Amino acid sequence: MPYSTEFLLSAYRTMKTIREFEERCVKEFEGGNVPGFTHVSNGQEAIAVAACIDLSDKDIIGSTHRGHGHCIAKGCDVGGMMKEIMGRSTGLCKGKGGSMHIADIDKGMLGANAIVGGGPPLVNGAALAAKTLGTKNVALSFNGDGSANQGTVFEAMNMAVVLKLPHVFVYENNGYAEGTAANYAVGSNSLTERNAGFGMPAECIDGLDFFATYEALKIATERARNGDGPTAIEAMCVRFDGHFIGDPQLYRPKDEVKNARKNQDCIKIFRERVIAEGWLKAAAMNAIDKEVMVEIETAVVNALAAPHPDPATDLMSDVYCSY
Ligand SMILES: Cc1ncc(C[n+]2csc(CCOP(=O)(O)OP(=O)(O)O)c2C)c(N)n1
Ligand SMILES: [Mg+2]
Repeated sequence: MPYSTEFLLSAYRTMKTIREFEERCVKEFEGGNVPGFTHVSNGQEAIAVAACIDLSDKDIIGSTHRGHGHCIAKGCDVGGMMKEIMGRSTGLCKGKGGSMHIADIDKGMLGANAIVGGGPPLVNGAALAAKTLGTKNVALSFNGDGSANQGTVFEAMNMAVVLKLPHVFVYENNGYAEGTAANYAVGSNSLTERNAGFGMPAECIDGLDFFATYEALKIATERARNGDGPTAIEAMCVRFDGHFIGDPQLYRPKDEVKNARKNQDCIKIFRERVIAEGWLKAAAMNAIDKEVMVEIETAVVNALAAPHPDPATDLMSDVYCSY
């Protein structure tokens, strides 16, 4: 067996936790319990988990506006995240960040980011710090197909190559940036060919396949850790939901989402593979399903009971950060 049982169960648990967390976010948003604009990553779980499963708390990730899955995969506390998303003072960022600004530096989670393309320059900073201090830590940025067209991302990729930074660029190509299709907006029609043009190893893999994604990222991460510079991995995937919760998705062909949920579900694909290979039993995964449901229910109950920030004392604190 090429993977340990512990590894496989951990990968499954984290993917399932992200899925249930996101499904519940949709429900709670629709119930009026989540303020602001919220983007969920249903369908993209395998990439987040494959990218983060081998990283330590000292390795840094930078996320996007669709960052809940990245946070969970990096080890952020699910209860603290639910409170944050509901704007409660005991949330991971004291309820002041919300869905699009969750960060947890102790876990190496530099932050979700509402600025499309805002992550990679920051992650370059973390990578440069790791290189300068000789820590052997790596930095990894998550990017969308849309953010791949931003100048900030181009500049960050060039700088990462020039300075040979330990930065792994992960592109989650879910085919859309808001309502604009990637096959319209990506000029070369291939992110990977364009990424290679920056002078770094670039590969396109099936992001629905946890194992293919894991193996590609393992090589990329080792390359970064060994001082051999950046890599770009484009992981093809599917967004099960709209751009934001409540998006009517009129720009998507009829039945695209229904078919994706049925035939392109990375968690189902993982389950089928590990059962077919004889690596895990269905019962072990079903038991995890039950535990995850309890964990998410508890997170919601606790978040709903948690206090909101007090305007009298909390409004003006944390506005500037002292280092
Ligand atoms: C600099 C900037 N431009 C535009 C937006 C509005 N915006 C938010 S998400 C998004 C699309 C991003 O698409 P992609 O990078 O593919 O990520 P996905 O939503 O598919 O995960 C846009 C244009 C923004 N937040 N920041
Ligand atoms: Mg996209």
